[in-house]
Amino acid sequence: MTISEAASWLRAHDDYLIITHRRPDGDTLGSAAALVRGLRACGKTAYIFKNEETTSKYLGFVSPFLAPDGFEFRSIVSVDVASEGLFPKGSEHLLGRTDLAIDHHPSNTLYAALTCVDGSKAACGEMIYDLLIELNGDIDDDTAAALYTAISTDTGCFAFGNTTHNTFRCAALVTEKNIGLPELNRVLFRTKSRGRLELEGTVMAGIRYYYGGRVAITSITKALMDRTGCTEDDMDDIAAIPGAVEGVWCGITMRELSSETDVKISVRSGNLFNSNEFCSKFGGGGHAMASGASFKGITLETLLGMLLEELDNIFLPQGYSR
Ligand SMILES: [Mn+2]
Repeated sequence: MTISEAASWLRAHDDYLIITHRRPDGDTLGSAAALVRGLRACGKTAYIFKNEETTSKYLGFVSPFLAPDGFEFRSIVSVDVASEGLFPKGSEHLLGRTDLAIDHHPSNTLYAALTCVDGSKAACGEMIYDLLIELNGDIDDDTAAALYTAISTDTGCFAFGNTTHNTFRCAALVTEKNIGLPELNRVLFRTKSRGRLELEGTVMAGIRYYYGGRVAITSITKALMDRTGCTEDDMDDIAAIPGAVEGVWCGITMRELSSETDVKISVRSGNLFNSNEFCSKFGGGGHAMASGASFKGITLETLLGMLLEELDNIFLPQGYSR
């Protein structure tokens, strides 16, 4: 359904429970906070279903709106949630009951009775902005701050390849409001945990170059994760590091997961290397500029050997030696 149809549907119903996705990011939480605010602004009752994995960075946006025990909802709306497999912990009783899914993932599995999906949008927050303007004609400052958080975090502060003119249009309109932009940007983009900084340092120091500097490979061990106290929440965009070096066509981050033989790679590249084609050789995939693959039962050392053998096929014929 379209944004206008979603707005009409929201106007016609009430007592909303909003669902965010597992390992919630700025987009799902910012979108949920903005939607609750917008629904309340037009006289509706709305709360957010508690997501235990919410990190401190985003907690302030959603904590005023968490559903109290025994809240008798009548309508369930999910935001930025591509499938029911991504529903948060403790939501088992809500499966199969979503009335409306608002999402920007083309892979949305259509689990809701009604779906408003637009894969051309970089962030779900862009859709929520249009929806709230349709619903109320305007947004308040705090809603604008939540939407800025959604839009800016899902685009890596307007730097990822998904950023479009519409992203900037929405960003321009929400920053007309008083959202405390310098402080918000400082918290969202210019602040790191000590663990993350130590992890970055080790990842950078561990980069090895191959094929005349066209390939950069680094690794993250489980021991490093344990030592720095980093969790998945600290891993955002860490794989961008080796690929960000000048002259590198392909940056690979190898990582140990639950054990030393449960490993994965994340590959990042520019136009001159196809990450998706490379990862598909190992049963993985993704996008041309960002892909990954998983491996079981091998160590990082063995994995490195396998990767270099495959890279030989690409780079040796081009005159680069390992
Ligand atoms: Mn998103």
